[in-house]
Amino acid sequence: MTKEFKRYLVTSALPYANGPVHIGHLAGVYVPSDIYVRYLRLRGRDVVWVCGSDEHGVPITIKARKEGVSPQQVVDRYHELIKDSFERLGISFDIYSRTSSAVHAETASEFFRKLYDEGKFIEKTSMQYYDEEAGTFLADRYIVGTCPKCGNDRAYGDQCEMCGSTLSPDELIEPHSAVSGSVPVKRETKHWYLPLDRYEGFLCEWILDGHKEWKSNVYGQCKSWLDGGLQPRAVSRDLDWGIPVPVEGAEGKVLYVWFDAPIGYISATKELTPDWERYWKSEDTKMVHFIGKDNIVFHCIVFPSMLAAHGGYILPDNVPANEFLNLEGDKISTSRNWAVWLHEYLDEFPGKEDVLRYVLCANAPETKDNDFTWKDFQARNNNELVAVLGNFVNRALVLTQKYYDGVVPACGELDAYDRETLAELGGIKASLENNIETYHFREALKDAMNAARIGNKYLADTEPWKLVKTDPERVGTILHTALQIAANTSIAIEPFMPFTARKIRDMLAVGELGWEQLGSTDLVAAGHRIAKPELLFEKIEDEAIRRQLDKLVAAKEANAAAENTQNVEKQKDNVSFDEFGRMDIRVSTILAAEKVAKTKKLLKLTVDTGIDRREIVSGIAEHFAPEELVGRQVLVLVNLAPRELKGILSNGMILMAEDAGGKLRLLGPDERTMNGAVVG
Ligand code: B3M
Ligand code: ZN
Repeated sequence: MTKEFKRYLVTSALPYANGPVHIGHLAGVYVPSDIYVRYLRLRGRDVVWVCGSDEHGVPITIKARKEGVSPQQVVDRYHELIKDSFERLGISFDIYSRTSSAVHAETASEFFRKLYDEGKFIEKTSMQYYDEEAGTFLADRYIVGTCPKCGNDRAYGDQCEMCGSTLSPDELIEPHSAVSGSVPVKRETKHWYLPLDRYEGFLCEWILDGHKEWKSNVYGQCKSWLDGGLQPRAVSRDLDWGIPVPVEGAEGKVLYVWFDAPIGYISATKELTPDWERYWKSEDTKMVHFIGKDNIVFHCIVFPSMLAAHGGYILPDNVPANEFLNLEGDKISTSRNWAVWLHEYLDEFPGKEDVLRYVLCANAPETKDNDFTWKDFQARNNNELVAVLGNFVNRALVLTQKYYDGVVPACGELDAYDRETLAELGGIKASLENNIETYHFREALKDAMNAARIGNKYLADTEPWKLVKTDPERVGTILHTALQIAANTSIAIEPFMPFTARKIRDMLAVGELGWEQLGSTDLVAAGHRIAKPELLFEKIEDEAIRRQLDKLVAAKEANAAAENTQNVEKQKDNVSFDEFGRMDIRVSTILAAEKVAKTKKLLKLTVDTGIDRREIVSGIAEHFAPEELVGRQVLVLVNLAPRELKGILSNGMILMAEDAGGKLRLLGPDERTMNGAVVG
C-alpha cells in the first residue's frame, strides 16, 4: 500500500559553481527532476522544488588559484551562468539559490552548532600536511608529486589524473605544495567527525528494510556501504573558503563542503517560503532527492544521518539516482573540456531546447551508463520529432487550415477505426502517470510520444487528402478527431517538452489544458478557429553535427597538447652566456648510416659538418631506419669530447627532441643550409 502524501519536497543536486552545466548533469539530474515536478504541478499537487549553486569546496579554490581570482569571483561568474542556462532550458526550479548566501551560512552554522552542543560529534586531532611557507594546511588536492603507479609527476594527493589511481598524499613521491612549491610538513590539527558508525542500525532499518523499492543501483550502493561498515567522517576542513566552523578555537576551519551543501536544500526552502518547516518537518511530505550516482552516499547515508542526529526532519522517500552519461564513447570531463556545455548548446541551437530535453530523456542513463552521440541526437530529431510529432501536428493543422479555413470541422459519426484510435489514446494516461511516479522517465516519454504516433498513423491510415472531393463529411470527422489527438499530445508531452506543448496549444488556440483532460476527445470544439500553423521542428543537417564533432576533435587535440606540457621536463639549472658559448653546434648533413653490429639501439652515421667528415654513433636505431636518415640535415654538437662506443670513435652528438610517448625527433633548419653554419 503506497503512502498518501499531502505535499512534495523535491531537491536536485547543487551543481558546483566551478564550471558550466553540461549534458551529463542534465541527463543525470535536472531533466528528470524537471519532468517530475512539472508533472506534479500539472496534477495540482503541492510541491516545492529547490536547487542552487554549491559554492564551497576545494575544486572552487583550485579554479580560483588557477585563474588568479578569488573564490567568490569564480562562484559569482558560474552561479549566474548556471542559473541563466537552466532557465533558458526550462528547468523550472521554484528557487535556484546558492550556498554562499547569508541564509545558508546561518542555517548550516546553526545545524552544526546544535549537533556540537548535543555532543553528536567526535573531536579528533590528526596529523595533516601543512605548507609552512604559505602558512596553510593543504587539502589532498593541494599536494602534488609523482604518482607511484605511473610516474606522472603532476599527480595530486587524492588522485592521479594520468592513470586514474586514487592516492593518498603519503603515497606521492617527492610531495610538494601546489600553493608554494615547498615540501609540506605534517602538523597536528583538530577536526569534528560525524560518527556514521553509530547510525548504521538506523540506516539499515530505514533503507535496507524500509526502501526495497529504491532503484537497484541506489539500493545496491547503500547496501555495500552498510555491509562494509561505516566510519566516522570529518565534517570540517582546514580551508579559508567555506562556512567557518561556529565554535571557539576553530579559526581557519570551515564546514566540510559535503556537510554544508545538503543543508543548502533546507536554506533554499527557507528562502522560498515561510512555510518551509511544513515541507521539511512533516511526515505528510514526500521528499525526493534527484542526484547522480556519485552522490548516493552523501544523500542516502551522510545527510540522513545528519538529519537523524539533528532530529525533527523528515527523510527522503526516494533517491532515484541516475548513472553517468558519456559523450561520443568517452567520459564527460570538465577539466578536459570533453563536454557539451548547456550554454553553448543554447547559443548554437536556438529554439531547440526541447530537442535536447527530448534526447537526454530518451537516452537517460537511468539504470546504466549511457552514451550521447551527435549522430543519435540528429537521428532522434529528424526521425522522431520532425517525422512523427512535428509531421502529425503540422498535417492536422495545415489540412484544417486548407480545407476549412482554420475552423474546426464538425465531427460526424465515428467509425470503428476512429473509436479504436481514441480508445488507444485514452490508454496512455495510466501508463504515463505510473512511469513518471516511479521515475521511469524514458518509458514515460515513450508513452507521451505515443499520442503523436497514434495521430500520425491515424492520418496516414485515413488519408483525408484523398477523400476531400468524394466524402467531405468524413474528412471533417477525421480532422476533428486528429485535432483532439493533437490537443492530447500537447498535454502528454508538457512535462518533457514544455516549449513544444505550448506551441501546439497556441496553434490550436485552446489556452491552458489540464492534466485531467488527457484522454478527453472534446478539447477542440467544432467551429473553433485555430491559429496559423508553424513547423514545430526542423531537420538538423549533417553540417551542424560536423561542427559539433569538430569542436570535440579540437578539445581532444588541446588536451593532448596540455598533457604533453604536463610531461615536460623541469628546466635545468641556469648556465652563463659564456658557458653556453663554449658549445659549438653546427648544421650538418648525414651522408651515410648503418646499424652497429650486435647492438639494437646504435647507428653509425657519417656526417659532413662543414668542418670535416666524421663518424658519430647515435642511439636512434629503434626510431629511424638508416636509409631514412641519409641526406637529412641535422644539428651536431661538434666539440663534444670524442668517445669510443663498441669499438667506434664517436666524434660529436646529433641533437634530438623526445616527443610525448618517447618518440625521437630530428632537429634541423627549415630550409637547406650550408653545412658548418653555426647554431647560436
Ligand atoms: N555539488 C555536485 C557533484 O558532486 C555536488 C552536489 C551537492 S548536492 C548537496 O557533482
Ligand atoms: Zn598515475
